[in-house]
Amino acid sequence: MDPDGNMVATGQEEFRGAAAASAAAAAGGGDGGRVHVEIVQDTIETQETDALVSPMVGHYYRSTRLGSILENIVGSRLTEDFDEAAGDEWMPGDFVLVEGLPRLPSNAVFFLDLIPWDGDDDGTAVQIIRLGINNILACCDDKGFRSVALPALGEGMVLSFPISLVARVILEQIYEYERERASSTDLSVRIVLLPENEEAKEAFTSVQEELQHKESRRIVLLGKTGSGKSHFANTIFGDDLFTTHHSANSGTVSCQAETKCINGVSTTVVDTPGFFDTRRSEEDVKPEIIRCLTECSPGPHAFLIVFKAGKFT
Ligand SMILES: Nc1nc2c(ncn2[C@@H]2O[C@H](COP(=O)(O)OP(=O)(O)O)[C@@H](O)[C@H]2O)c(=O)[nH]1
Ligand SMILES: [Mg+2]
Repeated sequence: MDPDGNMVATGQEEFRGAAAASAAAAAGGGDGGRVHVEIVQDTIETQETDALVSPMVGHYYRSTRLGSILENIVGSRLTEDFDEAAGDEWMPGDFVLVEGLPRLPSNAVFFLDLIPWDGDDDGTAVQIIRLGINNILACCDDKGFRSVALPALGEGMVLSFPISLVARVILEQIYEYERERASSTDLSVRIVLLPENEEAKEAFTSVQEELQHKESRRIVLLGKTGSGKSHFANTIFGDDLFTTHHSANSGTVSCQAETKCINGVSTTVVDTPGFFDTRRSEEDVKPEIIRCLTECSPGPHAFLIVFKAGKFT
C-alpha cells in the first residue's frame, strides 16, 4: 500500500497542486507538470502504483483476463465494492473506480468499459479507448494520483484490437492529454506488457520513439558573436542554461544543446558559436557545424538568425 496514505491526503494534494499552479502563473506562465510514459514487461496486478486500469466489456469486470486475475487476488470484496461503486447507468468509455481493495499493492482500480474492435482504425471502438484514457488520466489528476499502470487496453481475445493499433492509440492519447493538461505535478503512466509478448513490446517501443521525435521541437540559433544568441536561448527556457559573454572576443566557442519541456513540448535549442564571424575560417567552423546538426537529429525544425538591434549604416 502507499506509505503516504494517498487516499486520506487527497484534499491536501489538490491544495498543493493549486498552489504550485498559481505560483507558476505568477512567475509568467511556466511549464506544466510532465506525464512520464514508461513501457515495462511485467505483471500488472503486482504494480505498486496509485492506480491500475482493468478493461471490461458490458460493465462486467470479469469479462477480461485481468478482471478475473484481480478477482482471484482480492476475493469476494471485489464484487461487493464494484457493485457499490458502479452506477446503474453507464456508457462505453466510462470507468468504475474501486479504491482500497485488500491484497493489491495498488490503491485503486479503474475498471474501464470498452467495446470490441469494429475493424475501423478510427471508428467508434478506437474513439472509446481514447475517451476512456482521457477520463482516467483526468481523474488521476483530480484525485492527486501520481502513478497509474495500464495494460495494452483492447488487446486480447475479447476486445481483439490489433496490437499495433492499440500501441498507437494509447500513446497518442497520453501525449494528447499531456498537451491539454492543467496540473503542474508530474504523473507517471506505466504501460505494463506481458513478459512473453515481444510483439507488443516492439509495437509500443517503435510508436513511442516515433511520437517523441514528432512531439519535440528543435531550433538552431545562428548569428554573429555578441548578437545575443545565448541570451535569447536563456530567454526561451526562462533559465540561465547558456553562458552569455560581455566581450565580442570571448563568445561561445562550441555548440551547446539543451532540452527542456515548454508547455508540454520537449524543446531543444542548439546555441552555436559565431559561424558568420569573418575571422573564423571555413575549415575551422565545419566540424562544429556538423556537431551542431547531430545535436538536433533527425534535423532542426527552424534556424533562427539573431541580430543585434542597433543603428544601420
Ligand atoms: N540589453 C540587452 N543585452 C543583450 C541582449 N541580448 C544579449 N545581450 C547582451 O549582449 C552580450 C552578448 O550576448 P550573448 O548572448 O553572449 O551573445 P552570443 O555571442 O550571440 O551568444 C551579453 O552581454 C548579453 O548580456 C538584449 O536583448 N538586450
Ligand atoms: Mg554565445
